[in-house]
Amino acid sequence: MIDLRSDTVTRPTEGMRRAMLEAPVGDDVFGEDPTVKRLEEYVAGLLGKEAALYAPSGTMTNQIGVHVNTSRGEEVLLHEGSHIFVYEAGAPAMLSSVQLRTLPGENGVLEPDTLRAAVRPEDVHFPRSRLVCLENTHNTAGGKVFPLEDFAAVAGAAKELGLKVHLDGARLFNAQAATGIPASEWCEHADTVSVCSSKGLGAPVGSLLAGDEETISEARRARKAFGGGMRQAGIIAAAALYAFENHIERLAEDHERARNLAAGLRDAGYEVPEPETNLVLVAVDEPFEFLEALAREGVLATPGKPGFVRLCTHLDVGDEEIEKAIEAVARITAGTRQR
Ligand code: TLP
Repeated sequence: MIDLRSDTVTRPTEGMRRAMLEAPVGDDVFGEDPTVKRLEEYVAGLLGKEAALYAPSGTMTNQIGVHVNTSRGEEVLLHEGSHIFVYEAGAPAMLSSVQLRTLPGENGVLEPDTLRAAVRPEDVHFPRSRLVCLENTHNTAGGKVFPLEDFAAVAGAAKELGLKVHLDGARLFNAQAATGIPASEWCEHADTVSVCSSKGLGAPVGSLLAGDEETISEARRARKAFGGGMRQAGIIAAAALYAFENHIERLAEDHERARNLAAGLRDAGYEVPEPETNLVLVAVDEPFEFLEALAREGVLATPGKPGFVRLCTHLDVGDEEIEKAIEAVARITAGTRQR
C-alpha cells in the first residue's frame, strides 16, 4: 500500500529510534525530564518565544492555546475551514466553554476587514470576542501558506481590536520550507503557537505550545487538567527533538514530490490546484467512490474539503511511490467520473 492519507503515518527513522533509546529521562510532571526540557527550550528558540510546553497532540496544544487565551462564554473567531473548528471534536465547547464564530476567507486567509466586521461591540447581549485562531499552512485549503504580510495585517487588526492571536502551526515548518521565511517571523505576530513534531517532521507523537513564560506556565496547568501530563516523556520527546533538528530542511523534498504528483494527476485528466507544500487536493465528483477505487489500486488517501480528495507526501514516500500513485490514478480514470 502507498499511504498518502497524511504526513502523520510515518514510522520513526533509525536515527530517531537511536535517540529514543539513548534519551535521559525523568518524571516530567515533577519537571524532571531533561530531554523534555531540552525539547521545550529548543522549540521555543526556533519559534522566537520565551517558553514552550510539550503535549501529546496538536489537538491538545490547540485546545490549551484556546483555553489560556479565553474565559468561559467568550467568542473565538476563526476560518470556517480551520482544523480547530472542523476536526477537533467540538473541544473548545467541551473544554473551555467558548463559542466559535467561523469566518470566510480565500485559501484559509482571514482578512483584517472580515475580522473587524465580526468583532462584537461591548453590550450585555453579545459574547465577548476574545481570540482569533489562524492556521499556517492551512490544511483544508490544501496546505496553503498564509502569506506573512497578510498574517501580520490580520494579527495587527486583532491587536487593535483587543483580541489575542493563536497560531495553529501544525505544519508551520512547511511554510518555512516553501518560502525560506523563518517560522519565527509568523510567530512574532501570535501570542501562542502550536507546532507538531508528528506531521511532516516524522516523530511518532507530540506537539508543542509556545508563548511567553506566564502563558506557558498557565498552559502547564491546563495540560495537567486535560490529562496531558506525561511522566518519562523524554522517550518520545527525544524523537521530537530529533525531528526538529534533522527533518525540517528535507520538507522541501516532500513539496517537490507533491508538485510532481499534481502534475501527473493533471496529465491523467484531473483538476489539481498547484500545491504550495505537501498536500495535494484533487477535484472529484464522488470523493468516497474515488477513494475506494484508489484503495483497490493500492493507494490510500483521505477526503479533502467538499468535492476533493487529499493526497499527502511525507518522509516515507519516495519518487517511486509517487510514480506508482500516478499510474494507479491513471488506471482508474476511465472508471470514475471526474471534473
Ligand atoms: N490533522 C490531521 C487530521 O486531523 C485531519 C491530518 O491528517 O491532516 N492542526 C492542523 C492544521 C492539523 O492538520 C492537525 C492534524 C492538527 C492540528 C491536530 O494534530 P493531532 O492529530 O496531533 O491532534
